[in-house]
Amino acid sequence: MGIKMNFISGLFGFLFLDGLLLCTAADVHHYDFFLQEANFTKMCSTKSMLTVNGSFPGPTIQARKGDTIFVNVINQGTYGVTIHWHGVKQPRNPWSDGPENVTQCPIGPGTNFTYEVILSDEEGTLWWHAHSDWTRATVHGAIVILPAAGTTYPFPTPYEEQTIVLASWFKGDVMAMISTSIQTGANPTQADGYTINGEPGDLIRLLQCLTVVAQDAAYIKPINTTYIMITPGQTMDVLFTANQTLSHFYMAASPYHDSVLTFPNSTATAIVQYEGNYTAPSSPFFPALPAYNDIDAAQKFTNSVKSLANEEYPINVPERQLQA
Ligand SMILES: [Cu+2]
Repeated sequence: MGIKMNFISGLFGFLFLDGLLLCTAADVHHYDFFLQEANFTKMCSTKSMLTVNGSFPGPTIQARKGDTIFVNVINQGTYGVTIHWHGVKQPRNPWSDGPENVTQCPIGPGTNFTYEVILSDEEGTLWWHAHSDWTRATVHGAIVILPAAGTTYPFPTPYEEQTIVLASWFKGDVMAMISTSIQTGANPTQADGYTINGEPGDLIRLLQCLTVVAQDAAYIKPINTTYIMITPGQTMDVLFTANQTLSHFYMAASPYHDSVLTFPNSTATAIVQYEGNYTAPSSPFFPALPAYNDIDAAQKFTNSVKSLANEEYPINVPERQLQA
């Protein structure tokens, strides 16, 4: 991750129970990412910002464990940018890792660069993001890695899958903000709010039953919970069990904050609507979120994260005995 990353970009894969089509072998995928400016209006304010293919969040990459993905990045913007494949380990393939001026020069305006993203043991949800100054605030998206052909999840196959991207929203130009901050040494401007899949609105906690089954594309022992605590750059796969009375419910996301610095204490929301024949409430049910400084709620969640570590998904730690 780069410097001064004070925005949230969490990804949250929702898995609904159902059948999944299985292909047959490790595959090769091709994507074109056009870096281009686009106008967005949110929170009563319009700005032009750098995007991939004009969308925010950017396009979702979908592949299977072990596949290879070629992403041709065509820079139609006005400054150099690189893209990083966050959480993809890429052993012996650093030239496609993406940190600007570390493993490659920025992809200049009017030029292109094709990344070769080689998946190895990752399985679950990850994300990609620009790795140049603050461009990642607007240039990011999900990487969904399904089980390899002929294999399936270590839990009941979901009915449907949804990707939820949590991000911070800045009304101003993020590149101008970080450049001012670097020049003056002052703290960067705070975010104006948070978004769920690009929309401010409604933050993440659901009244429903949630089961966290993977984190950063690695399976964990299932955690049954009603809220999650997700940190910047992190990804989780969560089973959502729709077992409530037919109605409308809010999902909500608000910040957890344990320092004395100021922060935007706002809540983003989205609405979960059950299908069926019922009269919707005038306002969806709103879940009670832990307080922004509820350290016990945060630690209770993080302390419950344990690697799945079973026979099928072993954790192979190096074994070397030290001689006295
Ligand atoms: Cu990253």
